[in-house]
Amino acid sequence: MNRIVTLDEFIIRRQIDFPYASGELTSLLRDLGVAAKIVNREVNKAGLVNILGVADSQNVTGDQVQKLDLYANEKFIDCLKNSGECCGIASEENEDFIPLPGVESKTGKYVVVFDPLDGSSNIDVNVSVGTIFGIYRRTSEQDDACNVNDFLQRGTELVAAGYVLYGTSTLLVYTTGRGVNGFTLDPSIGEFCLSHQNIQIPDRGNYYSVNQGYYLKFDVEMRRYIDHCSDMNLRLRYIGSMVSDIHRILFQGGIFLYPNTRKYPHGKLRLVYECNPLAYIVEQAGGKAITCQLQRILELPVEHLHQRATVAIGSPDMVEEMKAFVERYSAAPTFP
Ligand code: AHM
Ligand code: MG
Repeated sequence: MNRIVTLDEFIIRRQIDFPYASGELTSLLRDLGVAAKIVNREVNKAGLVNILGVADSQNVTGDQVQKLDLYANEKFIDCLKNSGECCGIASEENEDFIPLPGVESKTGKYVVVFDPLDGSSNIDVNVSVGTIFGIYRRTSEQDDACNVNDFLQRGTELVAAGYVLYGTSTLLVYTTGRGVNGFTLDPSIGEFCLSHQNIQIPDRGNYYSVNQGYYLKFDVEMRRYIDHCSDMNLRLRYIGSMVSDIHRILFQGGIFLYPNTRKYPHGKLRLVYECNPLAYIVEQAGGKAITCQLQRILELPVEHLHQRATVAIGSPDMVEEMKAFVERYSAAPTFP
């Protein structure tokens, strides 16, 4: 029988890879793993304890907030508060960032950004949802309280990012910039166990993932690319939970698109909480992540916490192909 490697054990082993590492990032990742287990427990029993359904509020970007989103948000905040490694957090569910007091006179070096429960429209119907997180080293002085600039760093500055997929099984996938590894929660022992080592995205795949219901609202170059995917007999898969859709593409190859529409002229997805962490993971696995206007996502300047971006993320050859379509069709001559 293969020896089981738990998430905690793996994180501690990896600490040795970082010269001068003092263990803070290690503890922070472990705290996120604990929060994921607590949220997982609640996601699994949500139907039984009446926390499904829509709470009486909207999040700061105007979407309906589900009760389980609030629960997940609270649990991640609580775990990070107690960690002492993190001096502030920014969550998709909160309008502003939250500075965290030091623990035992220790001030944290890191800030954490997260979307506590992504794909919330899936909650009521028992379809996969996920948590996305990113970790940055603070840029403010360690003795001061954190400030907004700690969170407005480009994705290239991420020191770690990950996601948790609450699906048929629960998986935690993360990177600290040296490859991507995945852990499956074994409910019998309550531990995330290493199940997918050094994940590599295929160069191309058979899937494309986009809300094709908005087809007529996309720009012409994006419509041409989607026509091409359909002509190539690619399979359309769209769960409506970015974590789940990206997870399929990471493992099986393909491309995930969320272009600009009339309703969302800058795209719908949030750069800080969703696009940057997932772009970092996909790039670390050998994939590409650009906007539908062809800038590399991780290099986008971040001007405000809830900034949105368009995305084309996935297998490297397919993202390149989409780029070629955009270049060709957006350069098409206009007739007088
Ligand atoms: P959420 O964070 O409020 O759940 O919204 C983000 C989700 C993504 O997970 C998903 O890709 C997208 O919104 C789906 O949007 P749409 O219903 O417009 O296709
Ligand atoms: Mg989200």
